[in-house]
Amino acid sequence: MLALPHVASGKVREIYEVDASHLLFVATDRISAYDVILAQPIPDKGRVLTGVSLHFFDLLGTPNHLVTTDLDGVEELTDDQRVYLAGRSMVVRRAEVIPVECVVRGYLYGSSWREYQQGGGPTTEHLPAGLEMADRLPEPIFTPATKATTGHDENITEADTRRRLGDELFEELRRRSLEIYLRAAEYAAERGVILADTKFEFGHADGELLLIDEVLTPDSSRYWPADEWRPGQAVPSFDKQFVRDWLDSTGWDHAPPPPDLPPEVIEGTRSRYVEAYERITGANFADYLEAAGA
Ligand code: PZK
Repeated sequence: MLALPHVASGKVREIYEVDASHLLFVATDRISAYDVILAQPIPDKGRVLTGVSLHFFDLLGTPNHLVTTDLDGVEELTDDQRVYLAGRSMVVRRAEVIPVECVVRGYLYGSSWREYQQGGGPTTEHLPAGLEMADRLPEPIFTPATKATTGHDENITEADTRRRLGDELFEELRRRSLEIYLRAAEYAAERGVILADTKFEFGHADGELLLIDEVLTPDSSRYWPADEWRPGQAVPSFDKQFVRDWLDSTGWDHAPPPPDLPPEVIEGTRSRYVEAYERITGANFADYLEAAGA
């Protein structure tokens, strides 16, 4: 535990307060599968996710919350904590979080496919008939969701989102989200990776609308190897399929506690995260670690 005041815990992330206007955003090595946090961490998973976020903050150039990854100005940390945090943390601008998850979908999958199959729902309002599971959509769609108290995001209609945010903010978030998705999807496609969908969060700081949170990571996005995409069929997830397949092989019913991961499954999962980093960013992960001092 850090000496900094703790602000929030996510399933696999933590936020601490640096000062009145800055937060320390930390990606842990925890992993969830079937909505359960597994007992064993995946070494460097938090660094992979942070590396992907930093790659896209840099590439996109869209106004965002990143201030620095240099922790020298954060006085309260011990040497051990600096070692742990290297490569997995960012000092960010504290923002007023907009309480809507800005989801963009380029392909029909997950909760949107379930709604579509069941005759429609908030995410399918702007879709034509006759689509199959995992189909590419005619154009990317903005399908906002809210954090429900169940922990599961709840898809909301355009009309509901407009009521919550006002038309002006709705349209700005839709424009920004679609623009970012298109840019990232184009980048991924050049590397043989499909960005099926992704989720953004935004916040206001000093009157500016900032992209916040992690961005375009394997945890906030669905990335598919392009050569494994077959419309009409389930597509294996880049990073998590390996650990899901092993969990399935144990006959686990998805109720806690999950089975302990054997060392070879931990190591295999780590390899897939590292491979995802390298495929998505086009950079070498060992170089990322070295540059981060990790
Ligand atoms: C903020 N979250 C979600 C993420 C958690 C919770 N720049 C910011 N300013 C103010 N608040 C947030 C951010 C960001 N990012 C994000 N909650 C608050 C979240 C990670 C771990 F526990």
